[in-house]
Amino acid sequence: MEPITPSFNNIKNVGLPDFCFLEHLDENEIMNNISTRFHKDHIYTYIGEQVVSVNPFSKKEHLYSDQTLKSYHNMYMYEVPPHIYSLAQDTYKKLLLTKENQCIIITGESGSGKTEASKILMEYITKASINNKINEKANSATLDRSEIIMKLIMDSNVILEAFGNAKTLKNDNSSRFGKFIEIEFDEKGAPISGKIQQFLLEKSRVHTRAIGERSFHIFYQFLTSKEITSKFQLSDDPSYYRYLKDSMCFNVSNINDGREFKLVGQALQSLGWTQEDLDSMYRILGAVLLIGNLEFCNDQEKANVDAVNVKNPSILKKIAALLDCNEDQLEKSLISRSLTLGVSKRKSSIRVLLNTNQAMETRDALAKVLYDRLFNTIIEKINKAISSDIDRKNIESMIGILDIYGFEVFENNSFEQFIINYSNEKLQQLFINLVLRQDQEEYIKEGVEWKFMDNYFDNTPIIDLIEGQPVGLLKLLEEACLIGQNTPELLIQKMNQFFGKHNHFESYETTNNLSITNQSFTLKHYAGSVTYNLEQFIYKNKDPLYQDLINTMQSSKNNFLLSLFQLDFLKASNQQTGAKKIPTTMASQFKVAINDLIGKLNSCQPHYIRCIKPNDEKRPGHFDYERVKHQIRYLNMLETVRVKKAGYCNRQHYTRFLARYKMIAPATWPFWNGTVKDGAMEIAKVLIPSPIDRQAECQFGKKKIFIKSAKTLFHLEELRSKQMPKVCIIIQRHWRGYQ
Ligand code: AD9
Ligand code: MG
Repeated sequence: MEPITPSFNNIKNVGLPDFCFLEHLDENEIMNNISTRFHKDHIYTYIGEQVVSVNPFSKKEHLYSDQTLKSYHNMYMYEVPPHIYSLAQDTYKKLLLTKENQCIIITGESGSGKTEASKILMEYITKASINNKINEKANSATLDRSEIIMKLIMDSNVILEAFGNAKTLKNDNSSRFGKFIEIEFDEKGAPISGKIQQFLLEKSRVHTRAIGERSFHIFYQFLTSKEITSKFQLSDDPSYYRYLKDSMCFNVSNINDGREFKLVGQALQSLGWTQEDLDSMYRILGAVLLIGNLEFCNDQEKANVDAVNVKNPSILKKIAALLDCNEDQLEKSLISRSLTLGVSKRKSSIRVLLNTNQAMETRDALAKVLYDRLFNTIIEKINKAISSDIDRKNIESMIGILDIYGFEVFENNSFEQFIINYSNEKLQQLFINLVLRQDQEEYIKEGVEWKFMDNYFDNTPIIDLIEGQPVGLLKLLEEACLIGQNTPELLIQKMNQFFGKHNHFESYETTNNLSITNQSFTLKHYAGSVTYNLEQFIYKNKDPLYQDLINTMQSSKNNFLLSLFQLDFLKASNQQTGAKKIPTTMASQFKVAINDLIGKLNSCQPHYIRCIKPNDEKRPGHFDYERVKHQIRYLNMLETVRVKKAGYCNRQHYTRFLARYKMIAPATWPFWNGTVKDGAMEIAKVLIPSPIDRQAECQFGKKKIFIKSAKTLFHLEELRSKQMPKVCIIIQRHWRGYQ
């Protein structure tokens, strides 16, 4: 295993395990270190208590073996080589020690390894907490419950990835939703409950996506089962379905859809899904695919020449059978729309016939809503299985793990990328607040001498541009949806009027850039510029769902399907009773959700994993210097290390410091009766005899000792290792005395 304090000869070969150990700090040194480590198979590096992870794009089984995992148990981060395990251990330890809520925020662009990191974290937390429970000699009932809860949470990952992940051009297993998983613990540190919150699934993927991408994995997975396809009389050929065929990608080389599907089935069953539930789910998946095959043709007999009928009634019949609803009513809700005229008691309803485009839009809206509701119901059911009403009063604290969709830029960027990149801006801002500011504030709190540093890139202006009040991009978009300035050109005009001169905004009128048309705008995000095509923005933000479709779904005889539309019954009755309105457009709903999340994260002790993507081709072992440099820059990595390094490369609670290093000083070995702070000062005297040098290297805060440079930490470790043989002899003698 890599030692945390390598000898200086070794450093040149393997790189430093902590960027704060770099003697001369600049971007080149950071790049050299990260590149050296990557080529020596060290994918993790610390920045103090953060972990930087570079995606190896190949399986590194030795890194996650049981033996490796065990070697991190009860260790402190600086005692062990950089790993996600050490961060997980640190988080769990802090939870036990402080009883405060902890959160682990995983950031990085699409394909950098966030979702993999979240799974590695969960695996460690499961094993550590169960192990801790065994050591605590818990009664077997709690132990069983803890094991069951953690197994269910791990199982739920398989399900969520099947339904919420897809192959994109950036990542073969890209998360198309954000998730915040909370694991709740009792006072002894046993996991007793859990909760999953999801953020805005990219549901338009059901019907549209770029060439070379796939829809959600589950569609390809369930078509591999001959048993299911024949039971519901579905074609098992993905290319039969227009929704899957259009993007011309069916298989992913490193994904075995059949095998994954078996795991999904097992996971759903372990969550308590009955065969009836599973069948209802397959019916919905099959119906969604067939909905995509519906076509419309002009109806010559109707007075309105634009009016359409369903061209392939046999498909319609199959869909109605799968959804257990009336075929005529289904057709009617796809090709016409009822409009309510007048107010209160004078209301009357008329039926408007749709043209081909409107009917296709309505068809896709039905497919989207079915899939989106199914996804949400799955999460609800997972939550029911992993949450505990009985144990709620015993919940002491929680660990939250955040894994959202990473920053992404495609050739064509639409509303989905805008939302994804906006959420990444919010997390970047949180990082700046919590890490670059909070660290410095800790020095001040501990009474350590400190000169505040603030020369890092702060993305607050971009956030203000997006969500500013009274006017921001979100507000303008909302107005365009509600008030009716509903063309992209009008919206762009408004954006220009307010933000034409903004440093982070560019449009056709403000630049000669040919890639920006009069239907698009560019935002200069913290991670790079992205040009958004506004064409579908207003439609996607409105996300219209027509009442006729809801009525048809609510007339189904399938209870599972009915349950997906239960909320609409509730909304209708809330509207009648005048209950509080929730925001109507997608972006404003998302803004509320992401700000709630940020509030929650702010109230936890944060831990950070910063993921880096070493190349765009997903090539194992390939390190694209420029691509990594770009990420190092926008992640504010140099500034982060600077703050940590100008600060103190290491800080330790006095109690722990004394326990680990007391053999170094005769005054503290083997027993010390004074205060822990005085004990730490005695050790420091042996470490650095000169008072002036000592003062420069060690600061004594209220509860912690702060060590300035890595050299001092290495020296401390060396002194400890020298004393260890003597310590062992003393301990052996001590034990022999008892024999
Ligand atoms: V996105 O924002 O959801 O599009 P992520 O989540 O950042 O993205 P993900 O974890 O899905 O990326 O990683 C992408 C792929 O990289 C995985 O499917 C693995 O094939 C590969 N990967 C990531 N981390 C590791 C690792 N620690 N070891 C081996 C890895 N392979
Ligand atoms: Mg992911």
